Amino acid sequence: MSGDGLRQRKKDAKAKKTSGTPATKYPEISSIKSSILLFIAMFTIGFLALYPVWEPVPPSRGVSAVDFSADVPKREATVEAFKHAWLAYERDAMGDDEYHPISHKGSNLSESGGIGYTVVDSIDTMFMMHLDEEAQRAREWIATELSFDREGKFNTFETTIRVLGGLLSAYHLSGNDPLYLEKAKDLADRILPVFDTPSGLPLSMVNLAQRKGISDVDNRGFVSTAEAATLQLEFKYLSLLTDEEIYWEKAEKVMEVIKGSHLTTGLASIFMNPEDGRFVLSAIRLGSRGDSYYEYLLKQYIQTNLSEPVYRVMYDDAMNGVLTHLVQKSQKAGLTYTSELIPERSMGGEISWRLTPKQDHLVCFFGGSLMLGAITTGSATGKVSVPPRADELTEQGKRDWLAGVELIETCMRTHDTATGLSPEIVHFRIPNDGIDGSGAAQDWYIKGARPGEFPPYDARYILRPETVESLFIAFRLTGNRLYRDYGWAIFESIQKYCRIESGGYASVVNVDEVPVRHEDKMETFFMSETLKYLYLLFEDANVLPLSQYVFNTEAHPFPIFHPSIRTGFS
Ligand code: DMJ
Repeated sequence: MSGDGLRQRKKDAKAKKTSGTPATKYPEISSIKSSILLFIAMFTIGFLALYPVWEPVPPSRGVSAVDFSADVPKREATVEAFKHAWLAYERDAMGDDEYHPISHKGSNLSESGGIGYTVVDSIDTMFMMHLDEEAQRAREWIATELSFDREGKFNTFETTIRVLGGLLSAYHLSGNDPLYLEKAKDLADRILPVFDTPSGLPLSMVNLAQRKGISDVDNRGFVSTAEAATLQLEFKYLSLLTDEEIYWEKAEKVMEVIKGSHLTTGLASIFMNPEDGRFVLSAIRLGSRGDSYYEYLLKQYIQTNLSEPVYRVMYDDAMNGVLTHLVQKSQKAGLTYTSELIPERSMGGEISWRLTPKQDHLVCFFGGSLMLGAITTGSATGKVSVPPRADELTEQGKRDWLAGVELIETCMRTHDTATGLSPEIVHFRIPNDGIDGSGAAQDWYIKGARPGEFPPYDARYILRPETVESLFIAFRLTGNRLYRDYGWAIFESIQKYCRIESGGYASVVNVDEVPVRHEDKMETFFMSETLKYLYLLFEDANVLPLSQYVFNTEAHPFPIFHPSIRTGFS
């Protein structure tokens, strides 16, 4: 395939660009500049005390000799688990978007029929696990049944990361089976109209049959930052494969808009306005609606083999903001965690930011991401050792590595529950938080959980992958067996509490309650991400090495490439 088209497009984009693109700052954000500055000062002082010592691995656990070969029995146990999930789905709901393993039923995202949400999301895991017969049947369904000519409101981001991402990695891992690329292109062409907004930020929903973007009325037409900024790996890889520039341009434009309106702290509020491309005054967090914005800054830099420095700048900036303003230490055990910043308006209209010690399980991707970033933008020497030595990393690299290691430890501590599973959301103790009783003794608690009452939303485990995703990355970057041990403990808990005897796996409604109560749903990311990352954690590290692959946010691996082009904006 040729990169010439892309190269020319980049030149054109540069020519079109007027110098000094005006900063598009959200007015309310600039009006609180002084609070932010005060905030920066306060947290910079606090931060200096956070990361004084270089310990490339958790110090109390030690490092075994680096051994990257497969742990075959454990790896095969994850394959057995995948088959238990897939075969039940295939038996009860083949082709349906979602699976309900207790009622043995499937359901679709729209009444007009499924879009391969589960089948497409799962097929690359089958390739990796060498489940050839299952993969062949999935392919057959895609060839004969899969249609994107579906009426309804489909989420732009979810459809892109799960279905477009799944098709693209299936294309690569199948040795370029044209079926997957053909389907990917059909889907992407139906999604493209979402970018036709005044700013270029995509609308949140799409009607695939009508090829029409739809505003998210529930959120006043605003688009979440993570969703807008987590389409880029997929559209850029498709652009490379098809040599069609439109996919690249649309995805890259979003990044240009975000860069143009970014906040002085390097942080990003969770909502943006697709009309004017500006941030809307809203929470700042690493959790829902914020998470993969930060993930894709780094991964876009990695995807094009470190050839687009603009993403390095944006990522480094963002990490300075996150490490300065959001990362905190818990009171008792000194656990590293991330807080959220919630904007509050006083009666007089003044804005201030309240630091809230709430961490979604979604944030647990961030430990591994920080470690990957540390050896990428934080490398002082180019290639680094496994694990990296202090002298191979810049000051920022060391800071991010240590924070990543510590954050993974914290995420593991949130698995200290009756089931060994981590809740959807935890809160950390802060002075004068009014917490007493059972939650008071430890650093974190599940808000609103009371014995004898129906558990709050925060208490559930919905088969999410983020902790094992970080464990996979941490193992690859350190060779420390501890991370395999952690992953195995989580896998055993999933086996014990989420596995449904008749087939499939289900969410649990309260991680702190045994025997568990199930919710009748197996999320597609269980087969796409959770079991895949567990499999790869125990697989030989030569398989899908991080030096050659970048995983999209749904764990679909794409090869890293060097397009020999410059970024169209800076
Ligand atoms: C996945 O669909 C993706 O990882 C996404 O970025 C957010 N989280 C879910 C799984 O938890």
